[in-house]
Amino acid sequence: MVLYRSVSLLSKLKNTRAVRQPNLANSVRWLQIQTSSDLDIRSHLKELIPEQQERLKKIKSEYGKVQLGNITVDMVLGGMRGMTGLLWETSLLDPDEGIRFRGLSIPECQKVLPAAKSGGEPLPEGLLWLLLTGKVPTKEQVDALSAELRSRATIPDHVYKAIDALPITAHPMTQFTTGVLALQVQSEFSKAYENGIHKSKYWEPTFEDSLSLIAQLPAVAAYVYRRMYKNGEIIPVDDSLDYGANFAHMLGFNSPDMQELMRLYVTIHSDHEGGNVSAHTGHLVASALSDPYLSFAAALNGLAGPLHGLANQEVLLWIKSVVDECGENISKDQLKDYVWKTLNSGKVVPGFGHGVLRKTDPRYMCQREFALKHLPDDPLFQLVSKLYDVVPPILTELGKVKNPWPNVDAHSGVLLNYYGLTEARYYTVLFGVSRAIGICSQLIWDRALGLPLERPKSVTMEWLENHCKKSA
Ligand code: NMX
Ligand code: MLT
Repeated sequence: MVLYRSVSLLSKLKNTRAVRQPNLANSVRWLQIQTSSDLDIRSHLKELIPEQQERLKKIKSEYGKVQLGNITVDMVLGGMRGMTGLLWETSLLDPDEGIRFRGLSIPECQKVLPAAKSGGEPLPEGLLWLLLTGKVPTKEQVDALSAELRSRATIPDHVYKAIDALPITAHPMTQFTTGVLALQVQSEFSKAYENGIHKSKYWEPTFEDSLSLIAQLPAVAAYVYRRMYKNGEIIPVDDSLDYGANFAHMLGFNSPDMQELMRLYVTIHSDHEGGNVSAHTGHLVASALSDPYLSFAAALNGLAGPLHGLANQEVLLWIKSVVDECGENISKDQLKDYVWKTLNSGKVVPGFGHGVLRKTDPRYMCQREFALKHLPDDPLFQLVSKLYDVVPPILTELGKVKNPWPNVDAHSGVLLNYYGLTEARYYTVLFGVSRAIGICSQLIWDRALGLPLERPKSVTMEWLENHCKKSA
């Protein structure tokens, strides 16, 4: 099934060849790798777009009336869970297996995407190429994209001034989003729209804005970090470094392991299909033809909520509160009591549960593998491992939690904390930098495919009562 889906999705793409990867022994995959050696990603998109437009047209004309499911009252009242209602090309989430980026699971991405060093973590630029084109790039193509991003990374001075206008105590996400909104004045899309650009060309300035935004985000994010926690001593971009390593460098971390962690972190947080709060918000706002800066700033505001991206902050703060109260060598029984205390005080256990996933998040697992390799004896990692044993049975016992297993946020904080990035309130900003890669890649395709204004129908309770009485 997986094999079929991957082949059917990707075999439509031109200029590619299907190759069986001999090193994927236990997870046979057919991959589309670049056969064109062109280093400029725009030319690949120019070639792909007409054929994907045709594909969408065909789906509309041949299958437009096919039903995808029934909408129930529970779905309307239950946050639209289980309701298929969005087109999102860059990734797809399976409840049991987790995320696939253009058909590739996280372990597969770790095997086939170019890395900074042999056997190392994927370079996020490679993932950006994959999400945009559906093809695995060569190392040369990734290096060219890296260089292009570096060439766009300069931040106009007014962005720093906008951030500086906020109190230093403002939440890092507020400062970061302010920076993103301040970047909006450079939007090529907005200017082109004002000048009457033809709709068939929308994707081009959207692409320009998206690449600039992705390129500039690490510097804006690092500015917020250094302003808040390092006396405002700013570290400039290093032209010899890739995207993930440069981000770590601008934050003030230069160890090879922290560079690897940042590459992995940015890669795995990038995209989680279209229905999550940040992606959905970005997509909704963009559907009004708001430019990528406006759309992504909106997405960040959703990410800043504690049930979504802010959960990574909440997890580390919660873990630290456990340590403060019970010490690092807490027993499993003490930990159980602490979890119950949290639940009984009307709070959630952060880092556990999910709106779609029904098994342990593969993003959790790859971070666990990173920890087992690089920091097996870290006391906080060991505490996270104990939580993996203790929390799921308790959430199951509650009887209402649909997924008792850990999600991506249950693990990220202890890794960052180990390498010295200890300021938990900052963590969601890191998630935000990464999430731009997925949201902007899809946004370029939204424009290329001419997706319409998003405007679902809402109803009142009275409407529901009347409708249900009539149909009973
Ligand atoms: N701790 C306590 N209660 C929970 C948890 C949890 N970790 N997860 C779900 N529940 C409760 C939930 O609050 C709801 O209770 P009630 O009916 O009283 O309102 C009930 O279980 C059913 O919820 P579900 O259908 O299982 O979950 P839903 O899809 O509504 O929400 C989350 C998904 C992720 C919002 C929820 O699991 C949660 O609050 N988890 C903790 C916060 C978190 O880790 N969020 C990060 C998600 C990943 N991300 O990065 O965005
Ligand atoms: C995400 O990465 O966006 C979260 O896991 C939440 C989701 O998918 O709903």
